[in-house]
Amino acid sequence: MKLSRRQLLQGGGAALAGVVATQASVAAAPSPHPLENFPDPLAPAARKAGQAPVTTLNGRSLPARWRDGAREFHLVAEEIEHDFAPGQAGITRIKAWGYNGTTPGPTLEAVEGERVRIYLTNRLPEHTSIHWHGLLLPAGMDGVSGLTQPPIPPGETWVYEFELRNHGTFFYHPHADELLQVATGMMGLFIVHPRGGEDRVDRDFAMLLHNWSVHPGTYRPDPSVMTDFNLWTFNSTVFPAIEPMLVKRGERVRIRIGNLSMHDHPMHLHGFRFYVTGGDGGRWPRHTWHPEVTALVAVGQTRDLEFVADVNGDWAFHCHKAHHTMNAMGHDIPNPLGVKQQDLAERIREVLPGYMAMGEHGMAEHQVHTDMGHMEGPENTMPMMMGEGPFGKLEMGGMFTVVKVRDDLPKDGSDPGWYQHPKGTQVRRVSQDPSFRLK
Ligand SMILES: [Cu+2]
Repeated sequence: MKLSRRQLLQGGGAALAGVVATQASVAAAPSPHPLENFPDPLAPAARKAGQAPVTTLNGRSLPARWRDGAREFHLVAEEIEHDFAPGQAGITRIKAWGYNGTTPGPTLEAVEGERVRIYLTNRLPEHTSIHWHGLLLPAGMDGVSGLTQPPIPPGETWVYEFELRNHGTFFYHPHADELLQVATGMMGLFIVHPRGGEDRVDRDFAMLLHNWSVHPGTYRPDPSVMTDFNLWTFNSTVFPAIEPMLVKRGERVRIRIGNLSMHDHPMHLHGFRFYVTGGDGGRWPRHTWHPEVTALVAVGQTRDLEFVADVNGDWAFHCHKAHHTMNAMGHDIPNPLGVKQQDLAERIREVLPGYMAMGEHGMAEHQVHTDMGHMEGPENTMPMMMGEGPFGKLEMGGMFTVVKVRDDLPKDGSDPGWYQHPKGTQVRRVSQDPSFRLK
């Protein structure tokens, strides 16, 4: 079936109505934007290149069409409703800006050597543009508003078109009112597969790191915050709503990470040594690879981590800055560690409505209290620590998820549940006497 340009745009109108409709129904996986509903006559780029398809955690790749010698995409920049933790209690919902109904926007996948044509329809209340970070292209396609093109006014559709000269993990974002537009969620991954299927992996996961400042009781990210953000996300989602990465034992895995936040993130994987095999400059020469368990992904960088998942288990994958594996924290509260608190928090809340106490004996109390409903936070904020594991509360949030490695995975791609540890392979209690072996 062939759609005319006009039909496509009319589809875009229905699309927007669709987005509004889905906002009413709570928290499923991102529903496809109607612009993505047209039949895709193209083999997905990954298959064409002999590669595994990219799994964008909590996201999806944008279907493309082949027309007039180019792989054609259509992005719609628009205001959306966004939930940082779909399906979780204590959600934080905001008005974000994104593409095709989500933040981040859909992942674009293409093959090195192809020509791409990308329509951008601006349904924002202000002008915008798109910069293609890391792609080698003509200057006039680079998307820097005021420098390489005029800004794209609200209501207009412009088209970018260029050949893909390099492969690797790249991303796209506005280069017009960039501070505000990125702070409110405008970004997406752009993955260019190499020709000929070299360096194939079995699982190819992808995520964009981001930070947000959503003041409790408000519904729009604050773009003026420079360092003290309160939400840390993989693909605009916090733990425990971030999808786990499901892997069969023995498979070769790639995790592609792009950082569009304002902080560097040391990304740490438990259980395996990985090699950093590439960045936004493309694939690295093999002699530069070396084993790591933590890779710093600096602001504005991408990094590809690759490893063979040869040991079963539930393996944590997270940013190693401890504040980044927490959800909204009050950073301006006094430290009450070791202070008898009793009814102190309630009494302080009488004069300071947003007040949330840290624990008297440590912060782990926090998840217990919020789960019991004893520590109701202010409007539109979420508990600092969330997540229930097979052995209790995970006391995590933000940039945290799990790589689940199993001999077998459910055929339908569903979560296999928690790992069952073989007998004799797990830590165990030996005493309940605090003076054990110390007398
Ligand atoms: Cu971090």
